[in-house]
Order: sequence, then C-alpha cells, then structure tokens
Amino acid sequence: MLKRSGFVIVDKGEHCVGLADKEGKEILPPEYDSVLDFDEDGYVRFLRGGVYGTVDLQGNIVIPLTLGLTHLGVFHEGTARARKNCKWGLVSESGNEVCEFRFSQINAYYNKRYKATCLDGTVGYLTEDGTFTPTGRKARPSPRLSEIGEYHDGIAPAYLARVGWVFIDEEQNRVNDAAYLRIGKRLGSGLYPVCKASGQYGLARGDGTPLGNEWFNTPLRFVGGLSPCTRIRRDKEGKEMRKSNGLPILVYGILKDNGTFLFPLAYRTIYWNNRLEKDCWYAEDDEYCYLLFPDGTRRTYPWGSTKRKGWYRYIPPEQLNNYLADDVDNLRYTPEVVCLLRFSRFDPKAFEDYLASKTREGKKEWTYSYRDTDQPVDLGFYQQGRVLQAGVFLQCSPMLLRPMHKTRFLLVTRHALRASVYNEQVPRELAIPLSGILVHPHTCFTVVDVQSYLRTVQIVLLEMPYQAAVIALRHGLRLQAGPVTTANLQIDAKHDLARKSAQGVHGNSLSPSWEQAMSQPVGIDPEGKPYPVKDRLGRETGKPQTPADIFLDFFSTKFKGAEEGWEETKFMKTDSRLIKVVVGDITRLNVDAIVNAANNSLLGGGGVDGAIHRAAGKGLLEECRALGGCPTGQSKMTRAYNLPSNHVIHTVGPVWHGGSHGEAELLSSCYETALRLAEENKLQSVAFPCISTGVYGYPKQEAARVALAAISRCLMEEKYKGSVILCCFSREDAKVYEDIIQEQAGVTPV
Ligand code: AR6
Repeated sequence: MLKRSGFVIVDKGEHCVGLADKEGKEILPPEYDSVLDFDEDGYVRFLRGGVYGTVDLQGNIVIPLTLGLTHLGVFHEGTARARKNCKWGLVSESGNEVCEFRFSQINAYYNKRYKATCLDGTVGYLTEDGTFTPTGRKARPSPRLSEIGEYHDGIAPAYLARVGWVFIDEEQNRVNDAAYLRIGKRLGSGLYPVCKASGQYGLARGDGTPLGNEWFNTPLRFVGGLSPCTRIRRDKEGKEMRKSNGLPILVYGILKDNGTFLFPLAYRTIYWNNRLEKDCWYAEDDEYCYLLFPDGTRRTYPWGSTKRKGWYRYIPPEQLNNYLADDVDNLRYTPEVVCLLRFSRFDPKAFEDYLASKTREGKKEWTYSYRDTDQPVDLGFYQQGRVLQAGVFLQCSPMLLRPMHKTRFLLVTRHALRASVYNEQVPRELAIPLSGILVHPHTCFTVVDVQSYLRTVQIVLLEMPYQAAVIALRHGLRLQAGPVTTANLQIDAKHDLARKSAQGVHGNSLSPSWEQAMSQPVGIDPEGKPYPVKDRLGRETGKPQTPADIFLDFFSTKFKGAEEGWEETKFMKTDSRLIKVVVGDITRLNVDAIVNAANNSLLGGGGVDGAIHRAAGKGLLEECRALGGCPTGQSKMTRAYNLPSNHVIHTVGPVWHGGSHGEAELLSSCYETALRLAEENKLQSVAFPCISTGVYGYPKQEAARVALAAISRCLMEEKYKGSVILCCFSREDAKVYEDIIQEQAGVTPV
C-alpha cells in the first residue's frame, strides 16, 4: 500500500508487480519487477529489468522505461540524480537532462547538494540546477578490469571487480550498466548466453543489454544453434507452481541462438529422442508425446507409441511413421475444469500450522486426522470433528507393548494430545515432556488405553510418525499418554521381554525383514515408563533408559542419517489424488472409461444414455444386448466403439422415491461398482455423469454428496488408484459439487 499516494501496489509475484488506484483501476499492469514508494515530489517509481520509470499522482507515466535510466533517485527541488549507460547526471521530473551525463558517480542528496565525481576523476558539488563546483580534489582511479574476453565489433565481455561480468569498449569503459554472474561464449548469432546474479539464464546482445524479458531456470546449452530451455510454471496469479515434493514444475521449450523460440515453452519434458544419434527431441505434454525436429516441424504421437530406454521414454523407429495428423490439436476437446478435489494424505505444513494455532487457543477439540496404514480403515469412523477415541486396537501379547503389524497412524485428538503452552523459562531440551511415549525406530506410540478381555490385554496405541512428534513438541504440545492401568501388565511385560530377548526372537512379526526393521523391543519399567531392552547394536543394555534418552539417542543417530526422507518438509509422501469436476459433454472425453447412467435393460434410452449410444454407434448396442441387463446399483463394462474413450461402464442408478427406499446405498454402489471395474481393468481415468439426477429424479445436492463420499472412500482406501472426473452437463451441476467440496473437511479444493 502506498499510503500517501493513495495507490495500491499489486504484487502477483516475480516480474508481476503493478499499481492500481483505490477503486482497483489499473494504473500499471502487473508486469514490473517492483514499484517503489511515493516520493517527496509526488512520483511513484517503477522498475523493470533494472530500468526505472515514473508515474505521477494522476496515474500518468511521466518517465517511460524507454529513457533507459538504470538509476533514478528521489526528486529534490524538481531534479533527481540518475544513471544512464554507466554515466551519472541529473534529470528533471519529466526526464529531461538538467546537466550532461558526464559523472562517474553522484552520491545521495545531502545538505542541499550532491557530491559528484566527473568521468575524469574531478570531485565537486552539484546543485539541483546542474551547476558543478569542483573542490580541486581528484578521485582515486576506479577498480580495474581483471579479465577481458575476445572483442567483437569493438565490444568485449570483461570481469570488473566487485561488479561481475560486464561489457566494455576498446577504451575499457563499460558500455552500459548490465552486470552478470557469467557471460558465456559468443554464439553464432552474435548473442551471448548470460547468467544473472539471481541464477537465471538468458541471452544478451553484443552490447550487453538483455534480450527481451525471457529468463530461464536452467543453463542454455546450444547445439547446432538450438538449446532446450526451461522455466518454472506459474499459475494465473503469477505464483510459482510446485509439485507435492516441493520441487518446481518446469515447462520446456527449444530456443534458437538468436533468441526466438523454435518450440515455445509448452512441454512437460524435453530430451533427445535418440540420445546417441541426437536426431530430434522427444517431448511430452499432458496430452500427447511429440518429436520436435530442428527444422521446426513437429510430429504428434499417442502415448502408446513410446518405449522406455532406461529412464527415458522415446519413440522407437518402428513407430516413427505412426504419428497423428497435424490437426490433432483441433481434435482435442478440453472441457472446462471447474474445481479439483485433492486428497492429500498428510500435509506437514498444515499440521504444523494447525498445532501452532492450537497452542494459542488451547481450548477447542482436536480434529486433525491422518492415517497411513496397511489396513483398510473405515473412514466414517475418522471423519474430522467426530473423533475423540483414536488409535488402532491392536491385539498384543499381554506382555509386549508392541503392535502386531506395521501401521503409521496419527489422530490428534484431545484424548491423546493435550496442549500446554511451552514454558519459555525451561531449556527446551529439558522441557520435552516424553513420559508415556513408546519410542520405536519408526514411530512414537502413546498408550491411550489398556483393556483386558478374555485374559488378552488389548492396548490402544496411538502411533505417530517421529517427525509429527517432533513438530508437536516444538510447538510446546505435551504428548500425553493415558494411564497404564493394569499393574500386571508391567510385570508380565518384564518377564516376556526377558524371555524373548533370551530367545533372540520376539514379537508377532509378519516377516523376517519386518522383524529386523522392528528390532527394538520396548520394555516398561515399574513406574510404567518404557525402556529399550536392547541398544542400537542389539546388545542388552541391562539398565532401563529414560524415554527422553531413547528418543534423543535415536533421533540424533539413526533417524537423522538413515531416514533422511523423513525431514520435516517432506517426511510423509504427500500422495495426492484428484477428483476433477468439469463442465462438458461426457461423450467427448478422452479418458479410459466414461460411465453411462443406464437403465436395467442396458439397451439405451434418453439423457446421457442416449447421447453415449448415439456417439458410440451400433456396435455398443450389440455388445450391450449380449450383457442381459444389469441390476440397479451394479455396473457392467463394454468397449467404447466410436467414442474417444476406451471403455464405457454402464451403471444403473436408482429412481428417486423420496429417499427412504435405499436410494443412497444404491447410488453409492453405482460409483463403487464402476470404480471397482475400473480398478480391475487397471483403468487410469474414469468420468462419471451425475447419475440418477436426470430422468430418475434424484435431488442433485443429495446425489452429489453420495457421489463424492463414495468416490472419496474408494480413493482413500485405494480401491481405485486412477483419477476421477465428474463430468457435469451444466455449470449449475458443477457448482453443486464445488460447494460441497469447499465445505468438506480434510480435502482442499484447488
Ligand atoms: N454429458 C454429460 N452429462 C450429461 C449428458 C452428456 N452428454 N447428457 C445428459 N447429461 P439422465 P438418469 C447429464 O437422465 O437420471 C435414460 O433414459 C444430465 O444433465 O441421463 O440416471 C436411461 O436409459 C443429468 O445431470 O440419467 C435411464 O432410463 C445426468 O447426465 C434414465 O435415463 C443424468 O441424467 C437414467 O436416468
């Protein structure tokens, strides 16, 4: 916010800063590097590529970038110091020269004058009207050039101490203000590949000025005058887009050495198709694979035509002639994506923020849930906001506090974690409240409950990733275990551990490697505190360690080195899957399978059913005939004939009879059975229409809730591993989904 000017800086990220007035009207489009604050005389300065311009308080551009001022100071009495082509001078508010640009330096305005040094080294004072009064002193010579490259047309790159690589003329004067971290060998086109101090790569003209505004994220490597180039993909707001692992998403293109694109930045991958022969590039985008030839032509291939050579895909010689027609772009049908529903299994950042917010509030119920378990879990049980009893009931040997199978499980509930604001007076290391945590090479457990049933003790363990525990502790959360109530448990545990340690085998391991991995048994001492019976080298320790010792010991050795992948930023794979809501015609979707809202006969009808049969052609009806119908709530699959998709899954939705006739179960079953078929056939993408919401009269809101719940469950439980598209015929239908997604817990629409 520019307070005095009343303008607002619009900052949409790197190279995307602009200016708007209070009503939001654009003064400068968001395409500048920065906008500097209001100055005394009423001008706002803006910068792009190191060049300054100004806007007056009426919003008019007064000094344009074309004037090439690489420095512009604040105006005093109508003039400001400025630099152009490495020389300093004074300019008026309109940008006119008040005195000639003949100074090597003009210092900041002080005591109503500027201290200035002429190009010949004469030092003196300069007033706002441009009058220069020498003091009679001479400045020391400027720093020397250390390396001078080859001259071309009177200009050479050179290294200038404390500045970097610059371009100089034959008198060794800098020809302009541009400075680089590196300047590469001159290209055939006369341009130079350069690297800016910011680590961005681009091209500079022979006179050192950058060529356009194109900067890339990886070095340019020209072979035969062409180089692959990469840039970080940005979203609509200009923000850098990143993958779930935090790495930037790159787009690739091919740049000519004269600075023009042969293939613009439009691809997700580019490399040589045949690395040995280097005949053309292999490229991919989200839809197709391509061969890009140095003569500027491109061939498009469907994904199926690629092979793998080690890590790389390529188009093998036998497929070279099987490319798609040039107008393949026109054949593409891209429905409008309304919203995406992303299932992130664990987002450490969100978790941390959440915990942080809880330490301040400290009152509300814990509602965060996370699971990563080998076992299918009924999601309903873990719905956000409802979980108060958490954990897995693990049937253990009554004597061993260890789970029987590997689960990673974290449910932050009030019962298990209680907030206590961190006591700043106590050194952090001492204050870590570890009591009640079972420390294991892979996880922390807190005992939340112990129950006895038919002489078998069931221990409810809350298992959490180490790093989650670390984060929680850092935020001052007390990891609090429930009471270990059975006194016998302690005695039994001791006996059992002693016996099992003597045998060298312990636990209810599922496999030898698992046993190996889980090889640190945990004991429990008479106070109910856990301790290891073996140290890291597998020796019996004899004396119980405190849980804090176990934790710190483990953390400082094994955890840090061996499990680097568990760093805070990426300690759990954020395996996110998408549900995409699109507006479009389902018969035009190029997916593995589209779902048909059919009737029991499977012989066609109106609505989407009719549309699918019309578009698929007679073959579909013939195949359907052979299926002999389909019960409501079930699904059957056929081929797709003339449709762009590969398969059609026919499902029969329920007719709405008011909602109390099992409609929800049947509709849910439509989605589940369709996805089960998809998974059985290893289909990667399935598109659903809004089943039953047309002729069958199912209310749209209710149907959408059932659909989302059923699909989410299938995705979460990995019953279906591909992606799901909800294809809505109208924008209103899509809005219904969008609204539900927005209010739903545990998922983030993007
Ligand atoms: N693409 C996507 N969605 C569509 C399309 C299309 N081309 N055409 C319609 N929809 P309905 P139902 C939407 O009536 O309620 C048939 O006669 C439409 O806007 O096709 O399950 C069958 O043979 C609506 O939201 O299916 C059955 O007898 C949704 O698809 C009966 O209708 C479903 O509408 C099945 O009725």
